[in-house]
Amino acid sequence: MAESVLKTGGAAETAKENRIGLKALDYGGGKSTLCAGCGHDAVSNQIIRAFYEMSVEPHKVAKFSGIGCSSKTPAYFLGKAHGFNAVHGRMPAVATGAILANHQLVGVGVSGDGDTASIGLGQFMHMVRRNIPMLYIIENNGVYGLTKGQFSATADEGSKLKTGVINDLPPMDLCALAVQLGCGFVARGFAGDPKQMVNILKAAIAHNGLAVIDVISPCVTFNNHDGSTKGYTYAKEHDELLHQIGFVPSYEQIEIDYEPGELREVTMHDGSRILLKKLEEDYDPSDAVQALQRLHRANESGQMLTGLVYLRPEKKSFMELLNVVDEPLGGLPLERTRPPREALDKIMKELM
Ligand SMILES: Cc1ncc(C[n+]2csc(CCOP(=O)(O)OP(=O)(O)O)c2C)c(N)n1
Ligand code: SF4
Ligand SMILES: [Mg+2]
Repeated sequence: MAESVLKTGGAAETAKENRIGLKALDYGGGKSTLCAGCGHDAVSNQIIRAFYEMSVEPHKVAKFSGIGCSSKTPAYFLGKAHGFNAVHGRMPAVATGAILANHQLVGVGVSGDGDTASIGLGQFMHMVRRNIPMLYIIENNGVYGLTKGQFSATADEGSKLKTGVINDLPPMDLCALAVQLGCGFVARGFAGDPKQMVNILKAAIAHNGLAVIDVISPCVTFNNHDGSTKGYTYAKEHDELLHQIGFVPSYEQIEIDYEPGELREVTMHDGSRILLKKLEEDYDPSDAVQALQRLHRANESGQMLTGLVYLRPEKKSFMELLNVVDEPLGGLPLERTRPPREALDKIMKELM
């Protein structure tokens, strides 16, 4: 069994304080009970690092999950945050209610491919449509890990279970689905690439809207065999990087070592900057049609496209659409939430 997920770069880094005087350890959680080597533990570690580096106060974070090995992981990071472990596939409804009650919290949902693409697909799609401002991380291993490895809706066509059963159904691409539904931040990462993942997570924290992050997170117990596109070896060999991602928070003015001319810079609503270094072609993350084409082509050729697939930082979040006040709705006194008697009387008169 794996122990605590928090990995730091030695004594000096463990002692280093962030902008609000907290250490990486302050962002840790309970001991992991997942299998040693599970991709999900690597993702928890990346979440810890991203929140520490972004200097988010842990008690201002609300963690949500459904059911699955992936959905257990909020217990292993940000132990001082709020948390709600919901029913299988129903996390979006719970998270929507909680963020509506207090939109000053930074919401982080962690789900699995079964939790999102199988039983929870309807809930996931409506959360994307509504653009609830939070991170939605899918730890995608192509199987129901917790219930011993049955195929999920993202399992590869033709893949084989340990029992010999073959999957005849085509996989669902959750990034393509999110782009299609108009999500303003869609990314794909790989649990074995912490550098890219931490930058994606930091950009997602700065984004004002739903950020969908599909992370290929291998299940070492049920789906890490040769041929599985969700295993460590395959993902390492077929990772097609769209671009290298750099992220500069609004409070930092440092310039990082990107060559001018090869760079695309996107400014987020809070003044943070995402720096995309092009690799092989002129990829524009604001072009939904190109994003869908690239995802489709990558799927056809067995490649795993990683990076920031689609970004529309200006898209209005659900809170902006509802025009809610700045204070958390859950903390407003009764006189500000209940219409006065005269207003009700007026409505009643109009109906008579
Ligand atoms: C309503 C309901 N149906 C089925 C189950 C059984 N069940 C628990 S976890 C799970 C699948 C989890 O798969 P996934 O979301 O991919 O998470 P992983 O374990 O792979 O991380 C299922 C089918 C359940 N707990 N509740
Ligand atoms: S069964 Fe798979 S997904 Fe679950 S903890 Fe083990 S390796 Fe991770
Ligand atoms: Mg799974």
